Amino acid sequence: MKIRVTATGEESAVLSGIFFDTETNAPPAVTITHPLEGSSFSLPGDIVIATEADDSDGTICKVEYFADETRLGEATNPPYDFVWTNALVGTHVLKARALDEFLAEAFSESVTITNTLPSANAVFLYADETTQGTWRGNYGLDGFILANHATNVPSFFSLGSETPRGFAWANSTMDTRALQLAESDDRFAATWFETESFTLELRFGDGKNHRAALYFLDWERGGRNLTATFSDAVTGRVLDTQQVTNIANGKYFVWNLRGHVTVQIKRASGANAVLSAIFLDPDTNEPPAIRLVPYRKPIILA
Ligand SMILES: [Ca+2]
Repeated sequence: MKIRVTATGEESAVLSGIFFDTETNAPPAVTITHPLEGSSFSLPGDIVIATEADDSDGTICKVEYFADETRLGEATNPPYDFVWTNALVGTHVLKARALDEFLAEAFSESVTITNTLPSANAVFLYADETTQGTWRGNYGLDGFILANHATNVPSFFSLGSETPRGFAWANSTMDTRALQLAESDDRFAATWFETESFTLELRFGDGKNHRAALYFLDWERGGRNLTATFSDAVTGRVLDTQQVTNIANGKYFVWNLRGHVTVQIKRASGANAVLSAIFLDPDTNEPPAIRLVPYRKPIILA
């Protein structure tokens, strides 16, 4: 530490003595009171983390919250509760850190919780033949995986399987059936492929609904037809099957997905099973509204 004393007037800078005393500030104390150790939560949902924080000789300035060493956020006013809104599946170690007005710190004991996913779901929404390879601004707001080119996925999503073999039909083309590159409007035509079928494992770790668009392209117009089957990755139960046809001009098939699913792409006709890209978008569907209304006694006219 360095102290610089600077003269601001015409006289020279002076300092007549420095005295040292023992630090008397007591650090604060903090305990996580909710959730309890070993608690389990079904996603999606907000997890309230509550603490008791106090400082024997001063005031609490703030309480910070951590999960697995990653800072979630902070609370600056009593009762210093924090709402964890984007929790992911798995086991997490929660910790709180309290600071007093002199920034003396204290860490709470850790609390371990487990978040579980709801049952998997796949609901087919629509097919889109008009957008073709012009996906930027139309698909992939939350993330994308472009076969043989680029991957950019959000933290709530993971691909739990190896992708199949990739193949590039054209590395630079003006053909609108070909997907735009991730960073420019130049286009490329590529695909994953296997002779009969391949399966991808998709996990949405936040338990919320998400829109996923799969882009299929039969670049050589080789009469490729496929089936796409979504299943629950845990139980194997089939959730949805679609016939993937008329893909010579490029076509998106769009589903609403939740939880941990697999999708099998299977050849029905043509050379092989193909898939060019996966796009992730927010679920824009609002749940239906229901409200109770007061009962009105019918008026009976005599
Ligand atoms: Ca203190």
